[in-house]
Amino acid sequence: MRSSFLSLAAACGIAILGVTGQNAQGQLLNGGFEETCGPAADWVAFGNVSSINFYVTEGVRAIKMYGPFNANPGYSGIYQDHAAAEGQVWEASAYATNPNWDPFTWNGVDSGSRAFVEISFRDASDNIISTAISPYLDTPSGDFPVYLAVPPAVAPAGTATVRLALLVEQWDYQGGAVWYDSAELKQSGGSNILTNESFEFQTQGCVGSGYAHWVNFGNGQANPGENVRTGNWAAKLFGGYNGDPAYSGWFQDVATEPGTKWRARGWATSVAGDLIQPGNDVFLKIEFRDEFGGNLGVEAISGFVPTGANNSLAYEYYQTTDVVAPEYTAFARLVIIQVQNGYAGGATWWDDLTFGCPADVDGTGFVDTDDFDNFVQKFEAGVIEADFDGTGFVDTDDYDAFVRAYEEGC
Ligand SMILES: [Ca+2]
Ligand SMILES: [Ca+2]
Ligand SMILES: [Ca+2]
Repeated sequence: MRSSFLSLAAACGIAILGVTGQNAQGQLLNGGFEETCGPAADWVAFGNVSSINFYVTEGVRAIKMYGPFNANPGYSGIYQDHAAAEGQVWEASAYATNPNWDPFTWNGVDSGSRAFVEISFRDASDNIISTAISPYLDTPSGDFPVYLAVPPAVAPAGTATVRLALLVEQWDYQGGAVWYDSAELKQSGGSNILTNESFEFQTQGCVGSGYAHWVNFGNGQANPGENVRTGNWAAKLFGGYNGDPAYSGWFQDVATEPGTKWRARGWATSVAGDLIQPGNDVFLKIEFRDEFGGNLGVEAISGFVPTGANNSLAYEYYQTTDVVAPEYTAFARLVIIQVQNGYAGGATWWDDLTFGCPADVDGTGFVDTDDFDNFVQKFEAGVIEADFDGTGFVDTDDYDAFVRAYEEGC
């Protein structure tokens, strides 16, 4: 009953006050960057891997893969992880086609390209404990798929996950491509536990960057396990090097309407080996766009990421000031931006972004008692996310400011 009332009310444009504490104003998606965009949903890819519609053995999509041409030897691959435990017996397979017109040329020692399927057993920190592989596919198979099977392998002590990877190994930058399809990973005697095992489905919301729902411009990367704050992924950002100044960034548009109030929050770090250098202005920014994408000229920004020796080399918290969407707003845009002056080097990594009205501290897109609980918890812990008034420290003024915003519904 309730849901039908809500849809009726929404269809009639009736404001539903009191249901959530406030109307939803739109929600940032994938703020923690854990939804990645590869050639197939549920799979992680690296090197040269793409979705393709021929040499399929099942469905209408397969995976095309060739060497990365960036290292010797170099590897391209696509993989999927599942929970596993010591003593379990695992086996895996896939179909692989190496056509005559794009052949592997393996010299029998260490030159050329070849394809194989690998199982790796990993501990809770993702360290490899042991691996098992299929025979290699290193000569053309015509237009016919070859069945590559990893024989049964026992998970050793300390196993937390099993990874199935479909790989191309490339030496001396030699060419040749493989088409993979119909992957399988199972315990002996069990059934296939892979999802999207035939590579039919793409991750929803992918817009050309490594992360679902995020647009990247200039330079940015999605690298697994690299300088994350939470989970396995953070958004890397570095200078555009295509002008002076050059602009790089990640952004996401959230559909909304005029009069809504916005604040962006998130975490960023730099690292000693790729330290963000003076000359770079890196910060969070809010913009508002009309229905045609035009910038309405109203914005808010956060403090800049400290550069050089002033950077703490640890994740620090950034938040913008609050800003109200002006007339004609159709989208609020959160931008993580780097303005690079004088080709200054260095990178930052961003994680755990939220974007919404200030009292929406958990970033769900609306304000409710969860936000109250969430704030009180952070306030009592004295963590910097409880710095509601943006002074750089947490005191009772923050509590008062939050309660006022909460009671006003935003
Ligand atoms: Ca993350
Ligand atoms: Ca909320
Ligand atoms: Ca404060």
